[in-house]
Order: sequence, then structure tokens, then C-alpha cells
Amino acid sequence: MKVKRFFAQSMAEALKQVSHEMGPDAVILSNRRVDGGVEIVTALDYDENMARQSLGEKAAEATNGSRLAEMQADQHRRLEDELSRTRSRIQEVREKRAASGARYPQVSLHEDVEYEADVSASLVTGQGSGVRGSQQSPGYSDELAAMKAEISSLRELMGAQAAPAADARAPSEGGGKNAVQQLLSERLQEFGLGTELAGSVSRQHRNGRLEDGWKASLKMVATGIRTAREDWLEAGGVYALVGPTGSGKTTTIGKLAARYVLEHGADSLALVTTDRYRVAAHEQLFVFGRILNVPVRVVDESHSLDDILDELSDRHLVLIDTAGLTSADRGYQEQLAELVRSDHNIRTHLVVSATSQPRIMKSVWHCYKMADLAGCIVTKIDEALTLGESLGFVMETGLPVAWYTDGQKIPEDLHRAEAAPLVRMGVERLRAMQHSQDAVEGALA
Ligand SMILES: Nc1nc2c(ncn2[C@@H]2O[C@H](COP(=O)(O)OP(=O)(O)O)[C@@H](O)[C@H]2O)c(=O)[nH]1
Ligand SMILES: [Mg+2]
Repeated sequence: MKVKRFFAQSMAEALKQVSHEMGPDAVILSNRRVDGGVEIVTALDYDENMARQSLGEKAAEATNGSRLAEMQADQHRRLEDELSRTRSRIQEVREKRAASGARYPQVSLHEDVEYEADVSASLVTGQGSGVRGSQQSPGYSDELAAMKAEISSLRELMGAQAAPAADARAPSEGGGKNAVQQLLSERLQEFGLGTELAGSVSRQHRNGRLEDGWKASLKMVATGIRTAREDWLEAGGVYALVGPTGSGKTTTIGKLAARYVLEHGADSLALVTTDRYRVAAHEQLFVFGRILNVPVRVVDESHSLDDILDELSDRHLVLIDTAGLTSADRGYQEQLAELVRSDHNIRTHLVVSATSQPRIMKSVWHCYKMADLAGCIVTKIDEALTLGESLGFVMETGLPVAWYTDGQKIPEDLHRAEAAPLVRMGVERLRAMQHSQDAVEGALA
């Protein structure tokens, strides 16, 4: 994917430049009016998956393709602007050096990024340009080192946008897979990713060894997993857990509540349940409430959710348990609507079990997404054979993972989610599964 920005006085002129330089296949990511004319940002070999990858966490804000393209264009603009600022700073340093009498390579400042980076690298290392550290005034080397780091990170970022374009003519052209990509895709499926996701991740590895592709793919998976920044227990607020019956909502609330009481005491915590649909539905929550000495409030005909939250507004943390209703159940709409319409800032999280089939996870997400989901919690990681199913789910939905749970112990088996450790755990599971398969095959041989 090659991204490029064009300026012209008129749209017609800008489009002429685009078709001249980029050819007929360029995609327009954004166009806007700027001082003195129009600006167009275009891309060749534009790929939504790649655009998401290069935007990282922010990509989740792009709810549709045109927003994604706009964000990609924004990012390109920012990088270009940053590069031009860095160029000016390099020029300043050069002028300072010249004024202080240091020898300086006789080259003109060029617009090329590669060139700039090479020159600055040689300035820092003192190689090839005739500049030696000993000749530098104090402070120069630090300044240059900082700039070198800045330029190489900018290059990496620009490279992340441009590199795939250079590789676009590699063996996978036409959407087919080469042999390494095929093996990679199979391994990613064993890891637990769905066929489509495994295919698109493996296709990013254009050439090279399988093991390098595997590492790069795992990194890509980790990049695609968003995690919550805030620790609920520290930040406080009102959090509701939704999800199917048996997914682990009440147990997770018990874990969160117990952890909170251990760290902060019971006075500033309250539990609420909106489950008035099943007899004895609250029993487990009341047990937690009694053990922890924390109040438990029930939403019913005479107590609306907002009335209860108003009363609890002095509590630092309020955890809301809900009934695992599906769209076929009476009360399904009502329950989700009261969360969405609340005057309180309720952060609703979907609780999904890592043991669910991917199709079930997706249908659960469809069922609950009208609740304005702020993120999710992945439960029963201990019982899952492989983790790619749940990790693929969070990659595809873009839901930030706040917590994961890996057992029934309260509160020990509750953990803040972090992408890299989750992927590492997934790799360990895959290895364990392969070992046990080998053992079975060995025994049968
Ligand atoms: N192995 C395991 N079991 C869990 C985990 N979280 C919850 N459970 C069990 O799953 C079952 C259903 O949990 P529950 O909290 O009642 O689900 P809810 O219907 O969504 O409220 C219970 O037997 C829990 O002990 C977990 O992380 N690992
Ligand atoms: Mg429950």
C-alpha cells in the first residue's frame, strides 16, 4: 500500500496529478479544501486490513470503510508533517554546526526521506560523512541521536504504509497463497483463528521463512487485540456485565467485588442486578454481598435502574449483573434498553466464554451489541483447548478486553488483560495440544 498526498488549485488539477503519478488504480482516501486549493490523499493497493494494522488501536474507531480511509489519510498527513518538521530541525542543527566551524558534508538538503535518514545516521555514527564525535560541540550528539531515533521511528511508520506496496507483486498477487502462506494459515487455524482471519493474517507475510512469518503473524494478532487501559477497581465507575447464561457474569462480579474489598474495603462498593426474570436468580449475588458485606440492589417494578444508581451515586464502584437473555426471551429489549438509556455513564461489557464456538461468540455479540458495548471480558480461559477462537473474536469485533478469567477461584482467577501475554498463552496452548496429539499418535502407532 503506497499512500501519497497531492495539492492543487482545483480538484480537476489534483485529479490530473493523481492519475498521472499513481495511475488509474489509485484509491482516494480523502479530499478536502485547504488554503489555496484542494488536497487529496490517495493510496495504491489499498487494503483495509493493512490500514487497520497500521492504525493500531485507533482503527477500532473506524466503524466503516470510509472512516477508516479518512483515518489512514490523517495518519499519513501527520507523518508527513512530522517529517518536514524533523527536516527543518536537521537543517537548523547543520547550520549551528557550520557556524561553530565543524566540518560538514557538502550535500544539499533533499526531499527524500531515505536520504535524510541515511545522512542523519551517518552524522550520529560519524561514518562516511567526515564528521567525528570529537568535533561535535557538547549537546550535538545527544540532539542528533534523538533526531536519529525520531527519524527511524518515522521511517518505520512510513515504511509500514509503504512496504506492502513494494511487495505487492510478490507471489501472492491475485489473492492466492504461496506455500509458506498456506502453511502459516494452517498453523494460525490450529492456533484457533477462523479461516478468513488466518488467511488475511498469513497473506501479510509476503516472503521469507515460515518461522519468521509465524512470529510476524503473532505480533499482528497481538496488535489486533485491544485491551482496556483503565483498572476498574482504581478508576471506579459503573460497570454492567451482559452475556449468555453460564458465561460467567456473576462469578466474575464476585471476583471483582472480592478483589475490590481486599484492596479498598467494602464501603465504597455496591452490587446491582437487573435480573428479575428468573426465580432465585439473585441468590448467588446475594451470597457474595453477604460474605463481603456489600449491599446488593435489585431492579424491579418499583425500583428502576436509574433510581438505584442515583441512590448509589456516592459509591466509587458499582457492578451490575444482568440476566442472560437472548432476543427470543421476554424482557431482552427492556433489559438492554435500560442500560443504554440510563443517565449514568454505564460501561457495559460483554462476557464471553473462551470455550464457546466462534459462531456462538459472534451471535452473542450480535445479540448484545445494541447495549453499546464498551468492551468485553473473556472467561474460562482455563477450559479452552486453544485461545485463537476468543482472540480472533476480539480482533474481529474490536472490543477492548478488560479482564480474563481462568478458573473458579475467587478472586485469584481474575486478571487484567494484556495482548502479548494472551497471545503467548495461546501459543503455549497450541504447543500443549500438539504434544498431546503426538502422544496419542505415538501410542496408537
Ligand atoms: N473453569 C472456569 N469456570 C468458570 C469461570 N468463570 C465462571 N465459571 C463457572 O461457570 C459457571 C457459570 O458461571 P456464572 O457466573 O453463574 O455465569 P452467569 O450465568 O453468566 O452468571 C459457574 O459454574 C462458574 O463457576 C472460569 O474462568 N473458569
Ligand atoms: Mg448469573
